[in-house]
Amino acid sequence: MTVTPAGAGAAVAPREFPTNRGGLCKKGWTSAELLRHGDRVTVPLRRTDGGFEQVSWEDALDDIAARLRELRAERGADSVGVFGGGGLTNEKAYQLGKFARIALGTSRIDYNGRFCMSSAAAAGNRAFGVDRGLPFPVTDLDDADTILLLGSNVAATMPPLLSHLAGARAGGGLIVVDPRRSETARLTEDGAGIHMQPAPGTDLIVLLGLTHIVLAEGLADLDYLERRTTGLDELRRSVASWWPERVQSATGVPAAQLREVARRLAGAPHTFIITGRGVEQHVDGTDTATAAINLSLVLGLPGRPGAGYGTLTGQGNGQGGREHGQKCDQLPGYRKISDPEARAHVAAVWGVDPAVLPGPGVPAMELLGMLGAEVSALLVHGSNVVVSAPDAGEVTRRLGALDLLVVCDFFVSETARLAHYVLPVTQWAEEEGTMTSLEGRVIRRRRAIDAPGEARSELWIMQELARRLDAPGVWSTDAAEVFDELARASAGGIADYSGLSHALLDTGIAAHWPFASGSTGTPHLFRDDFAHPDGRARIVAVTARSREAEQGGATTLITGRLLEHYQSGAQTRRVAELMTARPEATVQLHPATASGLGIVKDDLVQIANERGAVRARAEVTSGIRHDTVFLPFHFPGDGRANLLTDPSVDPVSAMPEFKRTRVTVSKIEEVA
Ligand SMILES: Nc1nc2c(c(=O)[nH]1)N[C@H]1C(S)=C(S)[C@@H](COP(=O)(O)OP(=O)(O)OC[C@H]3O[C@@H](n4cnc5c(=O)[nH]c(N)nc54)[C@H](O)[C@@H]3O)O[C@H]1N2
Ligand SMILES: Nc1nc2c(c(=O)[nH]1)N[C@H]1C(S)=C(S)[C@@H](COP(=O)(O)OP(=O)(O)OC[C@H]3O[C@@H](n4cnc5c(=O)[nH]c(N)nc54)[C@H](O)[C@@H]3O)O[C@H]1N2
Ligand SMILES: [Mo]
Repeated sequence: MTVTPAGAGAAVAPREFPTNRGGLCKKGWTSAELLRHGDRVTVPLRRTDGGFEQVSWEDALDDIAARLRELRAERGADSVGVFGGGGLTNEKAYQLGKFARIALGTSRIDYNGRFCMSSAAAAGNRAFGVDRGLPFPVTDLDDADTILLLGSNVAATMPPLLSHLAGARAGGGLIVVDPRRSETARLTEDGAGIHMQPAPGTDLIVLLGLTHIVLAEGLADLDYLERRTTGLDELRRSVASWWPERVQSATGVPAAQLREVARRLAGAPHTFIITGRGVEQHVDGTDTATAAINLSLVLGLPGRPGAGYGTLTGQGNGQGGREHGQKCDQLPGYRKISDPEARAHVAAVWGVDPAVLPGPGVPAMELLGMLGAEVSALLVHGSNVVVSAPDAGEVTRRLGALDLLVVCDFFVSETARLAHYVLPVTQWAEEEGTMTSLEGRVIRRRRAIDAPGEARSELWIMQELARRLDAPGVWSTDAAEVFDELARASAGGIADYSGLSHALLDTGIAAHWPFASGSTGTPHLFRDDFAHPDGRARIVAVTARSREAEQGGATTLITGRLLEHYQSGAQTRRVAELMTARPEATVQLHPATASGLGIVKDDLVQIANERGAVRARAEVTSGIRHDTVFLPFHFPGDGRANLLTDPSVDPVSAMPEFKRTRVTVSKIEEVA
């Protein structure tokens, strides 16, 4: 075994991107620590009765390939599943989609972006014909008069964005919609704006109500609607009955506040509407994002200079990770795998007959639901589903029923702990590649240091497995070559990268896709037209479904993030400074709710429903509604918020209902 000292001399230098203005949030400052962390997996591991043993790459890859061949022969190619991640570089995400389709021959690939961006993506595709988080550079926000921020806690989740909200705040125009007085909602205090605090999951009704007021008070941009959209009549009918007082009784937002917000949004030229996971991670998340888009269209915002609609991307490569084939129905360039032309184009780039490409697979929750049944083997690249998937107890049981679980990671995450093989991979500073920012800008990531021990790039792992599986096609380990192939495969698609290369990106240009060969990129989409064939945006009239029949406890659980932790915590729970600040799960509850249950600060509390029970320390705060409690989802074991969350999904996007779960709260008596 060879062990090279890792991380020597690596420090995290704040990079000069317009999106972060050289700033880095707390977790960023400490991530250099993770590069040389003692927990790094540095050799391939194979499961034994009691734990793991070290194996050679040769043995690990031979054995994995042999078992994959066996399973394929016995149960068909679709018995093997692949689960990707939005943290992968564009090159790795692209190669993973190709690997699934032509090395494994399986349709069953999906990824954690299904839990993240899928509702906003579905709504954007439906309305605009394209899904790019921000269709404008983030610096456009600097000159905003009014920003409506729905279900997004940027002060904790995207601190670099805060400086771009300063202008709107100075003019009193920051409007935050959140059932909690989040760090971001607090930025509206002292005359900087308005905090709207609806009951969880009622944002769709709030948006229907705002649209009703804009239309009823003659504040709509009728000229824009006439020239640039279709569907206004349907929309008028669908919002007609949502007068402010009715919205107030359904959501808890005062009618007068709804009127004031509608007037503010319509009253200034530079208005932006932006959504985050708080409104998207619901069973009606696509319709809620659609209602936000409809409001923006009625106001004439998308495509207007100094105005717009957008959604904030989550993971490091949340945008690029959803463009090049990790989605179950997708081929590179945001193409559809069911489209014969797209299949022919991509098959030619891959050097295969289009007939060998499988059809569409199934989205993440359906895939996880098949483990141990229709799917016998799973390869995981960049997700820790034991902590981050809804109904995590059931997901954990299913992972345990697999014949073969292979997890590529740089730590033994809670998911990796269940694996038959853990394969050590390189981290961000140890590899070449590209990522695509929330504004569709393709950015180079460079290798700064050597990987520790025997950690390898996933491009190498896919090459080695492809060879052992006698896969057709070329399997490069050189990220620049893989990018060139991705660029060719994306040519003519919606997310067209064909004019880009590592060499061009290395010149430092601001490359916003679509960036076809010979173009100079597209910082602003929608100035002249939308991406549908008729050039118009589609207003899709949506309605609020009744949730009366909902079962369960009296309290609503919402979940989300803390500044100090990242996602499933697989990385940040290994940083001492962050663990000192936030060592364990805490539950936020209102003082009235707490006193009714005999709970005071720091008491141990149980939050439970029919799926499971979570233990967390009480954090008593008047910043949350009486009927609502909040848990972060970063913690493992019985601190896992996802033991409680509902696996039901949105019918359009397949996004699970992370943000609204019925629970019962009680005090746990501790014996001294
Ligand atoms: N520190 C930190 N930063 C991160 C991450 C992290 O884990 N930690 N993760 C990254 C990723 S992948 C993502 S996707 C982004 C997510 O970034 P955000 O979208 O900001 O994240 P959340 O905290 O999940 O949710 C935002 C807010 O939604 C509110 N909310 C909950 N339910 C509802 C509801 O029904 N209606 C409304 N209006 N609001 C509701 C919550 O109270 C919360 O304040 O953050 C990214 N940045
Ligand atoms: N209750 C609740 N649950 C949620 C959410 C919520 O708001 N509430 N949010 C959801 C959202 S938006 C998201 S994005 C998901 C995120 O949750 P996960 O999908 O679990 O994401 P991470 O915790 O970032 O896990 C990434 C894992 O991959 C590893 N990793 C990082 N980079 C790479 C790489 O390049 N290659 C490989 N092979 N491994 C890598 C990390 O070490 C880590 O173990 O959680 C979702 N779950
Ligand atoms: Mo996310």
